[in-house]
Amino acid sequence: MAFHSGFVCILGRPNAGKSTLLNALAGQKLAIVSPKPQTTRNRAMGVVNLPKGKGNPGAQIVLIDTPGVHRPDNSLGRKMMAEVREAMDGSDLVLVIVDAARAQDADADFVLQLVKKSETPALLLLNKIDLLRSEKLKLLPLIERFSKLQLFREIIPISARKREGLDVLLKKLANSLPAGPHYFTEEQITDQPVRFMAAELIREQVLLQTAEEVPHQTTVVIEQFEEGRKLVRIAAVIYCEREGQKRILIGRQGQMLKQIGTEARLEIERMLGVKVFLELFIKVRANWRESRGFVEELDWRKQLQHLVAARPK
Ligand SMILES: Nc1nc2c(ncn2[C@@H]2O[C@H](COP(=O)(O)OP(=O)(O)O)[C@@H](O)[C@H]2O)c(=O)[nH]1
Ligand SMILES: [Mg+2]
Repeated sequence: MAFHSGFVCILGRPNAGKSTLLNALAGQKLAIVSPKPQTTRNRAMGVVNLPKGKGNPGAQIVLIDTPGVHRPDNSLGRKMMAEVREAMDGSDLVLVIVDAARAQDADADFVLQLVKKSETPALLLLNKIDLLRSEKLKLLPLIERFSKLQLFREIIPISARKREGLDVLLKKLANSLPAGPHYFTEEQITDQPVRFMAAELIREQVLLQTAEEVPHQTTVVIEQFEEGRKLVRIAAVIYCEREGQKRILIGRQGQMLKQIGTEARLEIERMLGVKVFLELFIKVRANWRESRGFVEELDWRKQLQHLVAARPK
């Protein structure tokens, strides 16, 4: 039997648990997670290597986390949906994930339309079954309803947060992928540069610690990232849209900014395994989400191009 490999795109509504699943399968925090919808803005990759075993040739599963599928109403939203389509186009398999605890509403419809239009085979994950604990029976009608659509090769109940059903899932993924090469070395677990992941970890703290429109109208750009052997120096700008948001982000006597900085620094230190010196600045940029140019510049792929171009030859 041959080694199996391929690209698997994780697709679903905001908050279904896509990033939680990516992290759980990759065994590391590659994507930030928060209870707020539209946490993920760019697609990101996580590589899972399944070792060779008895009667099992091993597999490499390249997972692609995507922003939640939604109807965009600004440049940021349109960019996020373009990220979703690009991830789907290049995939061997689509993994649709729905929140089983709230799948009653027509929530998944928009996602189902995308799957219907695509030629790529799809599996369905009913996530958050830990929330259905006392009402297991509720799963059966859900499974029935989704199987009637005849869109999915398999329907698998899981809990991404409690890591339930993930072994079954990995096995099915390996079997569903074609015979193929190692696309990545065993050490490479993501395509995201640490510089960008650091920005995400700062944004995660903004998401977790602020409320209402502030998290959605905020973005983070790394201005300086200097890797020393014992210390990494990072300077980052948190952009928001209004003066009032800036005041919230700074907080009384700078308390909020201090807390965001401390928590983010600890997370970045955990990721890098070295001490970090983190400096945060806050800038107001009115309507940045409406600016196509600015939104494009936020994409780490774009930032990487500039960094490479600016490198002394
Ligand atoms: N109870 C429960 N919560 C989950 C599960 N998976 C994800 N969540 C939570 O759902 C929220 C959204 O998760 P996230 O991964 O950011 O969703 P995404 O927008 O689809 O990427 C977070 O608060 C997660 O902790 C699960 O299996 N069970
Ligand atoms: Mg996400």
